[in-house]
Order: sequence, then structure tokens, then C-alpha cells
Amino acid sequence: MASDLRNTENGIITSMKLGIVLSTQAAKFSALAYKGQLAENAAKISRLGFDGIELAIRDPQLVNQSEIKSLLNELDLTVPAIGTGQAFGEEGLSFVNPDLAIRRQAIERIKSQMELAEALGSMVIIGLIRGFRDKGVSGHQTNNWLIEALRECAQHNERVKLIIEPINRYECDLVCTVQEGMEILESVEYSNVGLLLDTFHMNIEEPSLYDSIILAKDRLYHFHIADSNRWYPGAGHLDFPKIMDTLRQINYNGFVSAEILPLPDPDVAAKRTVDYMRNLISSIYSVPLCW
Ligand code: LER
Ligand code: MN
Repeated sequence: MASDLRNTENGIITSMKLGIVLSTQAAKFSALAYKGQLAENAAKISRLGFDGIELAIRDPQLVNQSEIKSLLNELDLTVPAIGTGQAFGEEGLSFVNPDLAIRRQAIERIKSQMELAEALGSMVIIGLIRGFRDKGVSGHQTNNWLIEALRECAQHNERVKLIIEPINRYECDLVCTVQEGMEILESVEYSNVGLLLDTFHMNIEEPSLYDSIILAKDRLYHFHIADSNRWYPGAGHLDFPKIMDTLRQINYNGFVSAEILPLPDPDVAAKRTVDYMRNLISSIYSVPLCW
């Protein structure tokens, strides 16, 4: 109920929810407004008016599940998704590493993230953990390893959704575009596997962000927002009114989650995200679609 009320903007019930990424530990990845100090930062995020926190967790063994649950319960915040890329960024685990032991570790890590996700009511992000194709391994073999890993994880617990994030070519070489994401979904053939689209990556790879959102349609399970410069929405040149209107057009009712640089500082970035996005979300629900 409380979150319905929070999604009531000027008397208009909106169904998109607003989140922000917080890393539960220090990380090299820079587009994180908040890192560490979970209790303090979660309280700030709640006060700012977000509906949820997307947690970036390198390894579920590093966090205390019941502490997280009760803290977020108290703050009335949900965890829409768990980010897993640090297992690649910090430890080198990947689904397509030529070393079988590393591939197994990556798969087991995702399964353990799925257990935590089930307890928190979250989805699990499959981003950088896909890894890079090794030069000595064929594209065909790499693709097979990726699909096999996804199938094994999807089958492990069909109640938990896995969300594949197309990532721009400079950070990843497996599934960079929404079309490639849709093709992987077709090969994997599990309905608990869907897509996470990120405006920052789409701005680099997609001819049209809007057509790509429409292509993903009901396989779109989660959405990352950052402006063209990866600052908070409104700080660059992306057309967020049109992006949000397109999400509304496909009846997207999940989270839009800010994965942004902590600039000019974390709190200002978070506050400007809330101010800009709340205004936008209520305005797109208060006027007819512009299509
Ligand atoms: C993770 O969500 C992401 O967008 C990537 O840029 C991670 O490197
Ligand atoms: Mn992202």
C-alpha cells in the first residue's frame, strides 16, 4: 500500500517505480551513486523518495541476508534487482572463460545470487558476468557456453527472473544490442529469462532507443537510466520524455533504476534524479500518449 501511495503523483496513480543502484561493497565500477555504508545510504535513498534499491553484490556470502531484509523492510524499500558484474570485474568469473573451473564458479555464483534474490523478491542481472570471447575460442563455442550457462541457471530456480543486459561494445562483446538480446532469449527458451535495457548502452548501440524498447516489449523486465554522459537523467542530451513515453506505450510497469556516476556528488545526483524523474513519470501518466 505504502508504495502505491508513493507512486501517486498529484493524485495520478503511476505504475513505474523509481530505484537507484547501491553497491554493498567497494567496487572499481564507476557508475554507482552509492557504495558501501548500507544502512546510512539506504536511509538517505528512502528519504529522497525512491521506491527501491538495486543492490550490486559481488558475492552473496559477503552480505547478511536477514540484516538487509529487515533494514529495507523498515525503510519500506524493495530490491528490484541484484547486479552481479563485480564477480567479473573484480574476480574474473565469466560464463565463457576457456577454463571450465572458472565457468563453473561463475554459474555457481549466479545460482547463489538467485537464492538471495528469491529471499529479497529480486531479479538477477546477467551483465558483465557473461565475459568476453577468448581469441582462441570460436564464436560458436562461446555462444554455446553462454546459452548452456543461462539455461542451467534459469532451470535452477524458475521462480527467479534472470535479466540479460545488452552492454555497449567497449565494455562487452557478447550481446551488445537489443536484437542480440532477443536472439539469446529465443535460444535459451526459458520465460524466467528476460532483458534489462540501459539507456547509456542503448545510446551507443541502438539506431533508435524507442524502436528497441518496442522490440523488447513484454520481455523487458527491468530498466536502467543514465543520461548520455552517464550523469543523472536531465544532465545530458537523451530524450527522457520520449523514452518514458515509449515505456508507457509498451505498458512497462517495472522499475526505472538510476545507474549513474556520483557527480557532482552522490546526494546531488540522486536528488536530481528523483526531482526530474518523478516529474516526468507523473506527466507522462497525466497526458494521452503522444503516439
Ligand atoms: C551494468 O548494469 C552496466 O550497465 C555495465 O556498464 C557494467 O559495466
Ligand atoms: Mn546498466
